[in-house]
Amino acid sequence: MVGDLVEYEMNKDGSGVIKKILTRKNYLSRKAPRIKGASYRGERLEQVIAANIDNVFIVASVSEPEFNHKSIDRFLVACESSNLKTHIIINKTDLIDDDSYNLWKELYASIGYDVIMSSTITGEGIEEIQDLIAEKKNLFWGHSGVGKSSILNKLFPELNLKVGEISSYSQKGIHTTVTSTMFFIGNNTYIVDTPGIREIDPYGIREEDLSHYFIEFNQFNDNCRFNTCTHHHEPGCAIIDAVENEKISMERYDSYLRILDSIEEDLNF
Ligand SMILES: Nc1nc2c(ncn2[C@@H]2O[C@H](COP(=O)(O)OP(=O)(O)OP(=O)(O)O)[C@@H](O)[C@H]2O)c(=O)[nH]1
Ligand SMILES: [Mg+2]
Ligand SMILES: [Zn+2]
Repeated sequence: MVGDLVEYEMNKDGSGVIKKILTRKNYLSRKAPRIKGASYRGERLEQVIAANIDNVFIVASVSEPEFNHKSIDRFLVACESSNLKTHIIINKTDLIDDDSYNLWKELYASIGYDVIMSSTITGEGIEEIQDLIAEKKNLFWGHSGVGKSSILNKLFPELNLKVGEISSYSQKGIHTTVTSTMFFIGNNTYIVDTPGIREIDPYGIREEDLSHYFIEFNQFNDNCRFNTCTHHHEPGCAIIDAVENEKISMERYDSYLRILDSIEEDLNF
């Protein structure tokens, strides 16, 4: 996987053979996508995205493709369940002319995430990203067309990464970047550009653990009446209480319920 440290031997012809993959300090994964038209139901395997990462940047856009906080929450759950340091980039701010997106920035910032509003057209946020990536291994992750490769080109023009056509980015299923690649950009700093993904289902999450990956829920979890509480309908639920008292945002709770639902649907994880 991208980010793996390996031991290898060189052949005489200059090619190499991997002998050993060293223990990963962490890795990011999701459920492998459903195969279109497949007739079987059931197990979806784990798909590893990258290993040994210090920072994940979840990239979304205000528009084209449309902003969707629920998918940010799904990406966050995947990152939190791997215990990764995660930041949020909301790109393409040049496409809107009001500050309505500050509400989202404030929401995620109040939870404790760095949120960077950015634009590769105006250059907003680019320096902020530059400061956060220094001396780290950084992975850029998100749906297709949100501008991951464009942001990396803006930071490091010499990378010259392929960027989607203007006419194609609002269509679903266009994937300009097709493989994950790590680049060394000096000063102990690495970046990984990844292909945009259509669906993000976190892997290996048990119902009873899900709320831990909504990090602002953790201060309330322990006060639920039942220690098996899934915070769905149970009486004496401290999370539902916190939502009613506006200590947890309705939007985040809604995301939580939807992911909980999708865990229940699966036969295996
Ligand atoms: N208006 C505007 N367009 C942008 C911005 N950033 C990127 N774009 C455009 O969005 C389209 C998609 O950009 P990419 O960088 O290819 O997106 P990506 O996230 O790498 O997409 P995949 O490789 O398919 O995952 C391109 O046409 C870019 O020019 C921005 O800040 N503002
Ligand atoms: Mg790309
Ligand atoms: Zn509860």
